[in-house]
Amino acid sequence: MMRLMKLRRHLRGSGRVLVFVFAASIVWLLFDMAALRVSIDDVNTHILKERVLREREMRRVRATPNLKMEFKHPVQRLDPAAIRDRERPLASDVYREGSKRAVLKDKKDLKRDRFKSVAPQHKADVYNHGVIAKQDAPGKKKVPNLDFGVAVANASQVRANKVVLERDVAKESLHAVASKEKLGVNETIVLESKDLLPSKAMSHQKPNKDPNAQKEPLKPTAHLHVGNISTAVRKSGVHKVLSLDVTHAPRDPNALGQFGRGVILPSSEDEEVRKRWDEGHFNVYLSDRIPVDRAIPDTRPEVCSQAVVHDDLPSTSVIFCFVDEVWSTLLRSVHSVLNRSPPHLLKEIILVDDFSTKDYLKEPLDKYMSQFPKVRIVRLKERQGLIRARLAGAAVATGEVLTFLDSHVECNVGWLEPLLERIYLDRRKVPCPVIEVINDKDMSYMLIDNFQRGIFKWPLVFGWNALSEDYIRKHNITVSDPIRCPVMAGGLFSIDKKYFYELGTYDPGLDVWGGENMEISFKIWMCGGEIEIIPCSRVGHIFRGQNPYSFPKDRQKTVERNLARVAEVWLDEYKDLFYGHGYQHLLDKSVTDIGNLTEQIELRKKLKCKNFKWYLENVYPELDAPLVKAEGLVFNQGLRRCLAMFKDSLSFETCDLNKQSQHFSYTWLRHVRQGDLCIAPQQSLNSFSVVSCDNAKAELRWFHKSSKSTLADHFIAEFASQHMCLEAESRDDSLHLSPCDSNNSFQKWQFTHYYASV
Ligand code: UD2
Ligand code: MN
Repeated sequence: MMRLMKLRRHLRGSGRVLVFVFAASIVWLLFDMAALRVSIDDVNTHILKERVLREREMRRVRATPNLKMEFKHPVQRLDPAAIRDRERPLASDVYREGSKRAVLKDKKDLKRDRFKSVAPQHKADVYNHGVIAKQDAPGKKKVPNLDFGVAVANASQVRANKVVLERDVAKESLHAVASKEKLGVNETIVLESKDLLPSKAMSHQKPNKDPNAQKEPLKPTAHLHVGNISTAVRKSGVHKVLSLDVTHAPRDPNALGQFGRGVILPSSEDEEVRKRWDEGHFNVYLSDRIPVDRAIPDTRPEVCSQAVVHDDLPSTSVIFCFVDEVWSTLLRSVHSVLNRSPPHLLKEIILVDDFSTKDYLKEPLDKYMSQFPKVRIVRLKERQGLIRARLAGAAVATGEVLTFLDSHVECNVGWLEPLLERIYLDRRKVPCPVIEVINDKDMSYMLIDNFQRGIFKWPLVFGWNALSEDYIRKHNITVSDPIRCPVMAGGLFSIDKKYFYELGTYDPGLDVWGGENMEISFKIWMCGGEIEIIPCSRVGHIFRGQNPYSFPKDRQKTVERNLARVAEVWLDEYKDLFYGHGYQHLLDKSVTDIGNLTEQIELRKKLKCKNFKWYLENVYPELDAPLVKAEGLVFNQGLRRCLAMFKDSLSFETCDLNKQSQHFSYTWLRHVRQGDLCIAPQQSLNSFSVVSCDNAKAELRWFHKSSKSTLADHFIAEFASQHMCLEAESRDDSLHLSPCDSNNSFQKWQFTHYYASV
């Protein structure tokens, strides 16, 4: 009996153990299942990513026959092959698209570059980063082109996906409303014009490096390599660049546009797309359906994720200026910064509202942003334009570095540290990320070929230009090396805040939009700084065919006026090239008031900036910039003798290159001049006179070699009502004006040298 009791007690004891073991196994099993789910999710995400890339590759292959192979733009479709190519430093494949045409072999090759519209009267086709958009006739309403060409996602898949609500956005909005009071961190600052001027206290400290250091070899200092710290006095450790990306494993991998893939909406939605197009001049309807925190592919060259940067990089204030920006793109821009920037380096995000008219950009934006303590909103009381709006942002920024971004961008993984590293190495460097393309129709994220730099063509038209293979080899440039740029595109760059103020910021007299990228670029280079594109930093941007907001004054006039200010302050004697390329009319001050330039000219003197000739020789030697169109002796075909000037009278002599009296030039403003004297047509007397040159006077101008017309060799009086030409008189060596005659050899003139065929 006793024995039986003992056995039962024993069994009861071990029963407890058994129960414990049983319970533990169940808990273990649950953990296991959870882990399995997580890893399945991971695998699913991964598989989906791969599938997207594979699909893209297949579409690319399918689309290839339709691609015009002679179209050498730098945009690549994202496909595994393309990403692989980028990993090979200097692989010849990198140029498979652009090597033959985009290479800058000589000055004439500039023709092959891509230029963006600043002076629409000069270009019918506008090349925005290689994506061609037709320039619309003024006033013509742009109808979106819904032909997606080589596009993208699988339509049936997309259609199925359409039911997926942007729950994240909706949830976040609700959360935002609820949390505004709780957090109470978001502030709204209202600024007036007087607040926009650069703070006097900060201006004009001397840069801390010898300006002669400009002569440094063109091969950039090894990017992100430790050592070679030209101005760093701080001692700091280094770490591998942080590849932070909160969106790495997106919550909804099937959402539209996820992983940066493009979307084709069913044709039944064309009307909706069309209706909303003008709100942003891109596919606004589609953008609103794509998560505001979508993932995009890491398009950096492979080496970038292994690069090291310093531990104590400066912090930055990111400044977004906007006027009537589309809600979803503004939010996506902000989220991309929040999600992909190391928090300790992101001091704040400043949204400068340039007097937007849309209601959703008022209270709803305040509410939404109140959930992010780092986001501040600055409201301007009147429309200032992007230049003064940026200055308003800079004025309240507290970070050591200012980072300006357009309000329709997506910052890619690891975008920030490489920019800050350059400034850490030398505070006078102004780094820009590679600007990639977010397709305006299908919203796909498209990567850009490497080795592109920002340049300009006359009359100060910005464009992209691929470095030549020779140049890359000669300077041993690898895919991740910074690329020195004669000018920046304008929208995306970082700059040391103090340095920005030392440079006098932007010219605050520039209005609304346009030309400020030229101004800041010339200022940076000529006053001791450098502009670089950093291939390890990549930011997507929606290039639009048209500005989606209104201009307070005429758009064309605003841009022209801005450019004329830049030309007057920075171009020295080369400003004639600017005016001579279609902007002569700006010289008439009674028609165009470009405003007061005294402060800008003073600033240039105070900063002891170099001249434009230095800039051309050292920064942009490839630019064709002859100071005159033609010069030398002026030979008359009929007389077979040359024009000569004595005091202020003209005669003919046997041609003699050694005689200064026979040297004339034909200028960009179409003057025939010797020294300060110009030959001027006198239409009423059918004669000419010799007068003091005056650029503003249109009546001193002659057409010569200006077209392929039969009168190309003639001097045609520009202001005569009928074609009147300068003619040598065979009887008495005199000159007069007579009706143009293409066969009359006494009306045909030839300069010794021609430098331009315009
Ligand atoms: C490019 C630049 C842009 C600027 C411009 C020339 C890039 C990617 N973009 O044109 O930054 O340098 O050339 O000036 O390099 N905005 C205002 N107020 C205005 C007008 C514009 O806040 O009165 C904002 C606008 O909402 C946008 C930014 O300024 O966020 C740039 O304007 P844009 O996107 O129309 O210029 P974009 O990209 O055509
Ligand atoms: Mn833009």
